[in-house]
Amino acid sequence: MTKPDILMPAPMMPSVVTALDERFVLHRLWDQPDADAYLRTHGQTIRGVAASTLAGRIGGTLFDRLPALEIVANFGVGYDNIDAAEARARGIVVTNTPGVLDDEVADLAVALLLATLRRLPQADRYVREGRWPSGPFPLSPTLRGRRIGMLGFGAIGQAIARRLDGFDVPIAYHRRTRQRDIGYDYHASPVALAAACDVLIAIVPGGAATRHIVDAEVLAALGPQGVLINVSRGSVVDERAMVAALRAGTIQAAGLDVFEDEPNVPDALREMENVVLLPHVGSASQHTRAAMGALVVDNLVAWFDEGRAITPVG
Ligand code: NAP
Ligand code: 8YV
Repeated sequence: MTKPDILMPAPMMPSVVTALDERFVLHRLWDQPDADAYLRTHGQTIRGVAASTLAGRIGGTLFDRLPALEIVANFGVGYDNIDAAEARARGIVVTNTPGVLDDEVADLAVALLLATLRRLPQADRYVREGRWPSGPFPLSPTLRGRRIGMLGFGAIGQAIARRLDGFDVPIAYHRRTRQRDIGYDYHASPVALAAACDVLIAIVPGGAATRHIVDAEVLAALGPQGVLINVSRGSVVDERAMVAALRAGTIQAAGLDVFEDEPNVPDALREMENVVLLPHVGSASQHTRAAMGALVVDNLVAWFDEGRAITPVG
């Protein structure tokens, strides 16, 4: 039987490349000196795409060049890098990697929250720079007495809340659909949630519906003792408004795993002492990335062997 042709627009982890090489004819687009010419020659035969955020936007422009495309398997639970509506309109299945990364990302969110409040990277720098002998590190803000607001309360948001339950802090949430009887207070808008908490943790999908839902108004509502943690997508936060709020003391601090123009982080943020900045590492352990990679491969194999995807999106 002929092996289906799969396009990989950007490099993925070796375990994924090896597994796809065994089962499919894998087209490594990033390895081609002329990607356009390569797609002109091979685009007609491509039936699957192995996608990631490194691959840029996967949408109509690429779909036009892949007339036989059946499935886009995304490496990541968030799939705002893919035009899913356009894919659906063309009968192309999109899959993502839910479930296998919830705990890892939730662990990271809690670590980032504590690192931001207790200023752990700054304290580490203090030791490394030999400043300790000149005096103790300044006292930090605390998690004690704070109210947590979850902006987004899906799989990862709820995993974060379960962890924070152990820290004895009250937790409230906002999402579009209220959940009854779950033991957490609900707020009907991001600004109402921000006004009712001291720590706002963003964990909603990216895309047009959530673009800049954390804006100047939400930051003002969070207030001068407020801390923003963003582990969702950079697009969710108005970065300029956030920089202005951090500068002006409208909010106290921010812990950020994601940015509007990754991998570029504004100098203004890199120069600030009241932020902790991570290079989008929410799921980035060897264990969890291997599980995500395996699910990308399994989705493609299931589709071409059995005609069904394991984790198709909505
Ligand atoms: P999920 O289970 O689909 O949950 C998404 C939550 O966001 C739901 O509670 C949803 O509730 C809410 N939501 C969606 N649109 C909204 C809107 N317009 N306004 C308010 N709330 C909205 O997704 P998940 O697995 O928890 O992942 C969430 C996101 O985290 C991903 O899409 C991805 O962007 C990001 N993520 C980041 C990393 C990282 O490395 N930093 C890792 C994994 C995931 P309603 O539908 O009721 O509104
Ligand atoms: C990945 C993520 O880092 O799953 C997501 O939505 O943001 C992360 O787990 C990213 O998708 C890697 O491309």
